[in-house]
Amino acid sequence: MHPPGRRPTGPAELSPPMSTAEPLRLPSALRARVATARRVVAFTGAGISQESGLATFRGGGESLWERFRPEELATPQAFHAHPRRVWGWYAWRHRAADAAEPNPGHRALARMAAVFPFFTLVTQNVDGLHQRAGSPEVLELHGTLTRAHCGRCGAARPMASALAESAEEPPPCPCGGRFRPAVVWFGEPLPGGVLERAVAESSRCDLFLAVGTSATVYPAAGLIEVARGAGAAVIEVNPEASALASLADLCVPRPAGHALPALLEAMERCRKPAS
Ligand code: BJW
Ligand code: ZN
Repeated sequence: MHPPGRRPTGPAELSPPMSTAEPLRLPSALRARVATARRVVAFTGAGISQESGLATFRGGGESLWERFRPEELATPQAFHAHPRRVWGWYAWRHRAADAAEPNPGHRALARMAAVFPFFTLVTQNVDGLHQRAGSPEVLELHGTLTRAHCGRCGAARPMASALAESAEEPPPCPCGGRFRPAVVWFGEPLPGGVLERAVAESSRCDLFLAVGTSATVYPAAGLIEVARGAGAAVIEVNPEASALASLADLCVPRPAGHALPALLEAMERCRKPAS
């Protein structure tokens, strides 16, 4: 997007204040990129589900780390030391995700899949809301809250059945191990093949959207760097600048539930054949 030596150090442009009714005007260079883009990657984080009532991990307001630090809950060591506390936290999160509904941001991304020849949705979220919004395929980098597996033998079952057996402590597996949520904790590798596919798509996409992520957890956040390094145009959607906002060509400083439907409309306008 930017000739060598002319790349800005910060976002190229900031969108003007925007309400739901107000269309989003993309800068002309970005309109040209959107018009011809074949491969698009959308990368989402906890912020996209904030308007569905699910707390984010970090940042202002009600965050999931307010009472405990990450290493006190989302690590294998924490599960080993405090199985009831960690299981109870996931039981609460499972109930919250189950009760939540996809919001206009999730639905806009589901519809965006039809706008481009190749569209890949990569999420760090474990809440299943993209799938429930109708996204055809979702690469879940950090696993899912909908399943549990045995930490010893790997036997899998729905999280709902594990919780029905015991919501207070992780239920035992016949092998002598115990069930845990099928999510990725700090220090654990990401699910086999999923990160590789996400890296491959990010390294050959024309356009990369980073939505509702603080871009602080690796290797997931590195996808933004991969895409930018390979020459993709990057759009960030986040009311607060993420740690990698300086890599974006455009930052849309609005909640995803407002910004993504407007972005979808703007993209559809760019893709319409000139009459
Ligand atoms: C809105 C909004 C609205 C609000 N609209 N936006 C390099 C340096 C240092 C350390 C590391 C490194 N590389 C790897 C590491 C270690 C570690 C790491 O990254 N640590 C960092 C903290 C520095 N990474 C790992 O351990 C990873 N594994 C690994 O590296 O394995 C290596 C290995 C290989 C081989 C063998 C063994 C090991 C695993 C990371 C797992 C992360 N897990 C969690 C928990 C998942 C389960 C669960 O949900 O409980 O994943 S942590 C948590 O953070 C969760 C999230 O997916 C992840 C990212 O958070 P996200 O989505 O960005 O959310 P927030 O809350 O941070 O941000 C929300 C944003 O939304 C904010 O910016 C708001 O402004 C915005 N927002 N409302 C739009 N309405
Ligand atoms: Zn087992």
